[in-house]
Amino acid sequence: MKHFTSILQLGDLSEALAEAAAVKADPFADQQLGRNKTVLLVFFNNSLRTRLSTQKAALNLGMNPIVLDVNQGAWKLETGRGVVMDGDKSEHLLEAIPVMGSYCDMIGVRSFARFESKEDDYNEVILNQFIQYSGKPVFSMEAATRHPLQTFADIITIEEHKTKPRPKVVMTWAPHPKALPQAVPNSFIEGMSMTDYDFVIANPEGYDLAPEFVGNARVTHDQDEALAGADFVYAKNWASYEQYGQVLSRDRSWTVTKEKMALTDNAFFLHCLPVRRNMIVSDDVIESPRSLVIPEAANRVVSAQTVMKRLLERL
Ligand code: AN0
Ligand code: CP
Repeated sequence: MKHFTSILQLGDLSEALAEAAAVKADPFADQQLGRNKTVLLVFFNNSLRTRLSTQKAALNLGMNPIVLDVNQGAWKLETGRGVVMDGDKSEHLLEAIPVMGSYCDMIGVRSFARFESKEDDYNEVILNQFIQYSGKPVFSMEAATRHPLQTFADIITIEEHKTKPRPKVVMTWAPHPKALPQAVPNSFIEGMSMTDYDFVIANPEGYDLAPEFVGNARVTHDQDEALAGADFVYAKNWASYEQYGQVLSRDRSWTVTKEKMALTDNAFFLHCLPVRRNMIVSDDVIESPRSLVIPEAANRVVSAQTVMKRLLERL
């Protein structure tokens, strides 16, 4: 694994989960591995969990993390090639990336879908330029189409809490006032394809995800039917893929409430956070003892540490 941009790159999932469990049991075991190594974390978008958990993971590995918020204090970056730079952007990504690469041993990048062009987003134009021009191993901290560090933490959390060998996991769309990327749900589907869970996606019409991600996964437009007998409910909003980047519905009958959870088999509730209460999920569900959102977020350290450990081992 030279770069980490998709959960599929973990290869054998049970091996990756065993490695993650070892990292969690003894977080400081690899302090020497990262000695004198620097990881640069580049954020084009906001973050709480990824920003903190990845730095904590780096420190656990003995590495030095440095963080750049591109939109706060750096020069405004042009990303299009051939543009006459006579506007407000002072620097081009094509210089910025190799410069950043020269200051570190590996780079994490957060670069959300911009919803300006489906093609650019689904071709991961920003992330791929980091891979092409930085000269360093690159890992995604949520790019345009995937959020693999989140998915890995999600699977670790499900594995820690499942009581059946093959739990029913439902990923349900839920309403949100603004357009959100498809990275988290796309990536979760990829992750589920590595398991033998009974996996179902529930979303309203118009919200079917990209066919290349959905693959053979089961999709229903009936949320109640999906929730019946569920062991884990994974809620997430995303903007329409078909009408790219559009918010077609804010239908709060899709909010995950106590009544919805009553349809499940006493399911656990998961969400990657940040979450808008009483849009995505009701207060009582997120506060209930079946809500795993906090342990799920805590597992982001384990996920990032396991991935950066693998990247360090290949340096
Ligand atoms: C982002 C998203 O939905 O992709 C990040 C989630 C980890 N969420 C928001 O922008 C609110
Ligand atoms: N779940 C997640 O990635 O959260 P942040 O956007 O706060 O990093």
